[in-house]
Amino acid sequence: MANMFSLEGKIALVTGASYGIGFAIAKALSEAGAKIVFNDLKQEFVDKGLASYKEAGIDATGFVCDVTDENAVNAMVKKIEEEIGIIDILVNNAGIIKRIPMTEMTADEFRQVIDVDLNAPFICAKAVLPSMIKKGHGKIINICSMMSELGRETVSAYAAAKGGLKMLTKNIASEYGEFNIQCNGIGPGYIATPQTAPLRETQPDGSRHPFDSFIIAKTPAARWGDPDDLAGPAVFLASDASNFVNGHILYVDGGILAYIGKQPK
Ligand code: NAP
Ligand code: GCO
Repeated sequence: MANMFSLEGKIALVTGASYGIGFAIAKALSEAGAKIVFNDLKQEFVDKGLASYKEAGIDATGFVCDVTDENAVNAMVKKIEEEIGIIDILVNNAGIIKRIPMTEMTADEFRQVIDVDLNAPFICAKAVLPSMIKKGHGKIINICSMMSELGRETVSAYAAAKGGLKMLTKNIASEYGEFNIQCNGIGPGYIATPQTAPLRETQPDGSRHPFDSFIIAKTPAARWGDPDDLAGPAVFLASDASNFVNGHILYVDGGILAYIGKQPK
């Protein structure tokens, strides 16, 4: 049974994985045996990421690459294939959010979120699929969100992107399942990372951020998720243990989607 979860001999590309959820997922894949390759927008962050991987005992390879730039992504994948090997596992993790009411959001701001959170996973998946097809297997894991299912104020672009990413996941699964390629999503709940730091800031009077209290009340686990809560689900979807799981979005949310929310006392 343990072998089903082994990633020995596999090469995993995790996008935007200098820190946060991407780093936690890459660390988990490495601990299961995978060789880790990651990218980030700036050399500074790639270097910081390499130092963090080294501190965790992981010999990762980092690239500066903007995932919205198709030429840059294709060049990065080509270099990985030439210097390291065919990518067996792609984790489309890189993402941004802009929390702006629609009436105040510019079309350009909307497009920027769609570009990183939806267009880029398409670009990255398109770049790795041909070699996966030739090799006769592959795993693509798209990092979706609660907002693949639910909306909330100020995140229209993000929800539209993550909803689209859910359907892109199902479509890749549909189109490439016959080549023994599985494409699934992970839908994290509310995870404590830099992306959600503004929602958890302690208030000037020392009280919890209202959104922090809101999420605690909406989560049966009554806590924010930790990036490491995604480790097991990521290894499962990256390994042979999930070879007949395809087009599925695995929500790792502490139960938010199942729960109406804590009733007032
Ligand atoms: P984060 O802390 O903001 O990290 C995002 C990473 O993506 C950063 O390393 C960032 O690089 C990189 N990135 C952004 N745009 C990029 C681009 N164009 N090209 C390459 N890299 C880029 O976010 P996170 O909380 O770890 O979230 C990671 C993923 O999980 C995202 O897709 C997010 O939507 C999703 N997610 C997060 C949560 C949560 O509660 N945190 C829940 C559900 C889903 P820079 O540092 O250079 O900007
Ligand atoms: C927000 C949060 C969420 C999380 C995540 C939840 O502003 O609502 O940032 O969007 O990032 O996507 O699953």
